[in-house]
Amino acid sequence: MKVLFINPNNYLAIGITNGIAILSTILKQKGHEVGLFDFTFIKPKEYIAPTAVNKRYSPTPYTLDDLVANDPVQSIAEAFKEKLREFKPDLIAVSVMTQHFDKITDLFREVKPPCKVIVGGVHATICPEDVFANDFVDFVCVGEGSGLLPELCDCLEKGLDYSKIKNLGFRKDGEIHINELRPFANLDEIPNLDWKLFDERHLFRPFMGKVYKGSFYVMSRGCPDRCTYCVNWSLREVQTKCGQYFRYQSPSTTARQLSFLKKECGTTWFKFGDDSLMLLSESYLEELAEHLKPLDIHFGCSIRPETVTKRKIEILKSMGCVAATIGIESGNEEIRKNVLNRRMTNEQIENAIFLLKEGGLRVSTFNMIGLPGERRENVFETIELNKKVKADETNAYIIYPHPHTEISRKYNIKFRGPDGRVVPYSKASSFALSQMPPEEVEGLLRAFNLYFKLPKEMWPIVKLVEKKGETPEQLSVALYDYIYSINK
Ligand code: B12
Ligand code: SF4
Repeated sequence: MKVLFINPNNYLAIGITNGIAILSTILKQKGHEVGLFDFTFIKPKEYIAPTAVNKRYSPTPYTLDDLVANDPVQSIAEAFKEKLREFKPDLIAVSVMTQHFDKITDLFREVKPPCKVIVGGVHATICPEDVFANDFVDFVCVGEGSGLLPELCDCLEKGLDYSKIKNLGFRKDGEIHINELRPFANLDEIPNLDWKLFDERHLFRPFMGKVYKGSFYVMSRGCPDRCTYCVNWSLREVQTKCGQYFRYQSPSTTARQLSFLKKECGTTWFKFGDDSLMLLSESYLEELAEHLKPLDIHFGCSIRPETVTKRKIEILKSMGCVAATIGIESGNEEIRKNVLNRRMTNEQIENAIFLLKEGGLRVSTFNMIGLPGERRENVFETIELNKKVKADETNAYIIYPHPHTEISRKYNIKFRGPDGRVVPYSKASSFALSQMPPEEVEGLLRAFNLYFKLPKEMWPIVKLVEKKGETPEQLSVALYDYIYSINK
């Protein structure tokens, strides 16, 4: 079978989609031919390369924009037609997150798929009915695809009955059937990842002024926690009968996979996508360190504040950890606990970041604004907490209630707007969950990092950046220039 994967990503939103990378190896091992149609490097005509270097980060010898400077402008539909002519797939296999699914419906409206289509990934798992609402979809994969996809290819190739394949959703006599799910795959039996299927520019990895090669790696699946805004909530619900929801690989498997990627693709900088490496026991981390030390790699990872200990930091550092991200989400303990179901105290966050920084790691934080019930002063509590802990970098987002999360259920939120399209992240303020008007939330998002970086005496100037328009934007650039000049 010739299987064409589609990665309907945003332009230049780099990072290997490991779901596809795993499935590609599995199919190749079974003798199938695999291709990839990836939106990430299809330059849209409306793309304007940023004129000023993003002053938030240390400048690097070259940027991602340099790497795409000579790419031709293309329409996705034309590029897809070209791919179909050249590859002639027998099956199209789409991997989607919720935000990206409309890109597929738009494309397939313009270019009719010439063969059967299967859709998998997070969105297909939590919203199969939304995916099946489109005639072009023949099959849906609910949950893991590593067992399903080779079985489906086998059946399609030999004309056999596919109606009993576990995890498969399909149409029969106008009705949709979703089969029962199989147990979770053994993470130690997952084959090496096919990163070579992807454009090498996905591996562009700037860090502290240098450019490395690397991307995301996930050694665990699931999460033991239940934050109200997180999709893990719904993923767990769908897969309750599949086994232990939070599961992880043995250290030797992680080392084997990373060693393979280093040899195969020259990657030396990895970002662990797992929610918290420090959830794992000291003895597990020690074993992992023994396996990773010989690889001589650098990596960044996400860390839960409650799990940080001095000893764990030492172990992580010994195996190459240089950066950590911590989810603060809200500086207000009540909101964090009662709205988000994150039970750590501000003191735990402060201690954790202090220890991480003392241990020599670069710490960036994740923060959300526009939270249910949130007021302007609460956003400033979040900014103040970031200041207090002296985070090296902050990332702030407006909360987006993904389908079937606890928050979206509680507030009865529809992820498709009145026009029938998925509400984009850029319109997240329109869910209007906080006590502030949406424009104020958007303004605070624009100014969040400047409030964090600049002293309070300058906040009246920063407030001007909250307004929309060309002048506030120019002011924002000037303020970043100023920050850069004093930190040089
Ligand atoms: C690593 C990661 C990233 C990485 C890499 C993303 C990527 N494209 O893989 C980065 C940091 C880039 C990233 C970014 C984002 N992410 Co992210 N990410 C993850 C994370 C932690 C792990 C994903 C992963 O690699 N899992 C391991 C692989 C092997 O599993 P998998 O992808 O599920 O694939 C399996 C099955 O789904 C299935 N499958 C997948 N595709 C297909 C296709 C077919 C045809 C078939 C048959 C089966 C199949 O088979 C695979 C093997 O079993 C997940 C958390 C999670 N629980 O999934 C969030 C998650 C997927 N991310 C999420 C979000 C929201 C984002 C962002 C939009 C965040 C933001 N605001 O910017 C961005 C968007 C990125 C973009 N490209 O535009 C949400 C998605 C929610 C949703 N409803 O869509 C998740 C679920 C996080 C969460 N808990 O809320 N992310
Ligand atoms: S937000 Fe992080 S800690 Fe909370 S449930 Fe999701 S993955 Fe787990």
